[in-house]
Amino acid sequence: MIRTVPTKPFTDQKPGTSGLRKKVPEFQQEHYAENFIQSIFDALEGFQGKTLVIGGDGRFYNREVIQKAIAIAAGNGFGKVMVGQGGILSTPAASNIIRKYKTFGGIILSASHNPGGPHEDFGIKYNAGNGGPAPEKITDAIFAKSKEINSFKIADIGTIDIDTIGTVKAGDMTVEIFDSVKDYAELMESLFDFDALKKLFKSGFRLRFDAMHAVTGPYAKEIFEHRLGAPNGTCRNFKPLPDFGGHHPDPNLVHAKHLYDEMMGADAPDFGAASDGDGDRNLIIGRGIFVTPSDSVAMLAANAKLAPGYKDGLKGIARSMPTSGAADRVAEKLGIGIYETPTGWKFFGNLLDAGMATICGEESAGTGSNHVREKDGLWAVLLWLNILAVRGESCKEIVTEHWATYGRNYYSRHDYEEVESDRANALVDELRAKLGSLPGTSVRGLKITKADDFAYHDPVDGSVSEHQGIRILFEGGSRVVLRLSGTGTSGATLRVYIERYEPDTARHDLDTQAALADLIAAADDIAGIKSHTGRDKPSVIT
Ligand code: G16
Repeated sequence: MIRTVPTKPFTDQKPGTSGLRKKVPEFQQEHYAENFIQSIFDALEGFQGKTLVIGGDGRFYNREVIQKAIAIAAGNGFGKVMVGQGGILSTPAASNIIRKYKTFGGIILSASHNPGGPHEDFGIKYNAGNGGPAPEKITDAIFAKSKEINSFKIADIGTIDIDTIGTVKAGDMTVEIFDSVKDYAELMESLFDFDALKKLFKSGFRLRFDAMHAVTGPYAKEIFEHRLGAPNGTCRNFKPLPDFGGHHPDPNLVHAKHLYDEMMGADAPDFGAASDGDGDRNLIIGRGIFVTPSDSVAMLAANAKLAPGYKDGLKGIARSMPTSGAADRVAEKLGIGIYETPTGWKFFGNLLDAGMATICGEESAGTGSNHVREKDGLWAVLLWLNILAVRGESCKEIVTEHWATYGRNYYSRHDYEEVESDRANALVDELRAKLGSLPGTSVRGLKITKADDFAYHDPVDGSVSEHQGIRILFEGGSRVVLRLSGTGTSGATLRVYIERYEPDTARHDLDTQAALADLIAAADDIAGIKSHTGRDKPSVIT
């Protein structure tokens, strides 16, 4: 039986950079999740009788919302839902399933790298039929629907067993519970030289992969240890836990410091990597060297041809605006297009669909390609491993050689977390107001050549996205970018991205913060970061 349940709108269901993210208690309010899921369906057309993919990163409240999503999908007339076993699906695996089985779209339950647990974060995002995050057109429509919703439709189907693989009927709808890992592992096998990787591990190569008790554990275990023969113990923290073991599943130098320390230690493995809550981000650390995400996308693009899936070369590279220009130099050398998009993977979708870009990357630890329409943590690790296997060099050798060829883009991101929203907005407003007066002036001896508020004109559909981050460009190719995060759940997070290009090989081994010190000071002089935020230093430096 399908029931139409009266409800009242919540006014705060605006999807951010990557879906709706809130604290669990907010999601637990009566009808909160139901309203948002119904608003997603209200914003879509033509799904009657079609298939919807449902899965999540296993965080606290995942299983409950999966049941709700199944029942509301049945109430709204979907013909079938495909649910990852146990409610588990990494974001890239979900993207793959949507594409492989040509489903209408998918609902992914995740708050990505944010912590999980009864008082931590939860999230719901919708991915369209191309497998990618819903474009702004759809997320705006979802928000509009959420403000006028007065009922949701739900089928009385009881609790579905999501742990047993197989197909069951739920009212008129079919529910298929499938192996969350198999299709994804097959996709990786089609892109990378698994024989070369097996040989690499056989030769004694040591990988350390930290799944941070998040969703990639089962995927990594299957691929590295079972299919590629890496020794048992290669994968750490591989059991997904609802609270990620009390940790913050964000693979950066703060939350994966133990991995960094191990990789810098005397008995470091050859290669270290980690992934985040929903498996789309990656952290890459070679023995004795951390690879910044911006460098990683450039280096992967420069060497991609070594992997079977990319042997014919790349069509183009796309990077988010705050990501460093390292990839631009690779694109120039390869003679292919380079595209600068706003932050958010959804902006890569059109470029990938149109065949204009093959590899995409973001400074926020996201790298991926046209194999799915999401960034993909394990994909990045496997491409690195494939390159290491073919070149027979260490990660450090590959990185230093890359810098010698292209120059080095010193790069760092300073985050000021949980700043009062009013204070953060005041900083941005004041800075915007003075952008026109900055070019031609000098700060700390650095001459500003350009200052603007980044607007993106999508070359495929002509849409325009404004206010995507403030850029201040200096003579010599240095740059400071400021923007407010779209993924936080309390207060505002100010991100300051600092970059300096250094062509001189003799100056490639400087300490990053020292190399950027004058720009960091200039950013504060220009934007009044300390006075506005009331902080004397960032909460996280990566
Ligand atoms: C999400 C998007 C990414 C984007 C990031 C930015 O990441 O999927 O494409 O780079 O947000 O976050 P912020 O707005 O906080 O800078 P994820 O991994 O959280 O889905």
